[in-house]
Amino acid sequence: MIRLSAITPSGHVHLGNHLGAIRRWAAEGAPDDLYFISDLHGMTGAHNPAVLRSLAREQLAVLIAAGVGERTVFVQSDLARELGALTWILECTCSYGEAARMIQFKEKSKGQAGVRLSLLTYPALMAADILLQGAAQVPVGEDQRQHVELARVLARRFNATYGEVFTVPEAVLPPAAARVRDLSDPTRKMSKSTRDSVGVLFVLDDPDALRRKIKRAVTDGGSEVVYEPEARPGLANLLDILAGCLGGSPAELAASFSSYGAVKKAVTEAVIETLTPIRTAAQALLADPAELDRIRKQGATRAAERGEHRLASALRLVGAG
Ligand code: AQP
Repeated sequence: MIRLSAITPSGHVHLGNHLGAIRRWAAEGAPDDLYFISDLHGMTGAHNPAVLRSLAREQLAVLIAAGVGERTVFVQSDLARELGALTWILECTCSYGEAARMIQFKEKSKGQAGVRLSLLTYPALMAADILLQGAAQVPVGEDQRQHVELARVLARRFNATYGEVFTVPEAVLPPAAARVRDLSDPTRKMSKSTRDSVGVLFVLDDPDALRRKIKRAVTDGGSEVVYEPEARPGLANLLDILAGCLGGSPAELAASFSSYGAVKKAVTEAVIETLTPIRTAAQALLADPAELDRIRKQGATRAAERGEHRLASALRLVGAG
């Protein structure tokens, strides 16, 4: 059974991406699982081509450095031709109303001038990502659930209208992991695309930068160290990060500290210890473009081969070619 997950190169990979997703991909990845860098999805709003290209490469290096199996990883745009063709078939299987109903589209397009058409149609690309690979399970958070439901509807509709080609996918909830919050504004989650990066711990930050950011992290009034996410979100976030890096429960960890300063010191050490091996390995890969290209090409070939027969059948059944 194939499970498919992705990360979008909308910014540099951060500790939240690592603790919330990448680490699990590395630890649990079954040989059939697939992980991809969804760079085509990074184009639904204004984007800088050179930055997108470099971020996609960086994310590939980070995933491999973090231990995600190189045989399971690929970059989405390496399959642009296959995905482009399948997206079109799926757009021809989807109604305008179904696409316009997507909550993400409504939220992201609200009040925006010059909304790209791709913001409306990207769920069809996402459906193509899933259906091309024959993925049975798609671990997604609440915000992407509706898109997987659409992929399910489109797979069923296509199969019933033209002939059985696609596995009907299912959205599954990934195992719960604490949401890492922005260090300078713990009411927000840590995000790749946050403009001001002082509160974002990037996987490729060097130890000095990590130290500086954690030192400046907002903590809340009071001096007692207790885990109270509602009343003290800043401190709770630091304890969540510590628990994410070391294991254990944040509430229990809180009891072992008598000052905020001691918490920050422990978080700094734990984050540096967690991220340093990944940063070092990712930098080595980025410094060896031939090796990174080899991994990338291998992933692309495997992913394209896996989907080839489905695309060919779908094209034939819709009467194209
Ligand atoms: N702060 C977070 N804490 C825990 N997990 C997180 N993830 C993202 N932020 C946190 C998980 O990382 C995976 C890849 O993320 P994505 O590329 O699908 O985009 P996202 O969820 O929208 O992540 P970002 O970093 O916040 O990017 P932007 O700024 O573009 O929105 C997912 O599994 C996600 O849950």
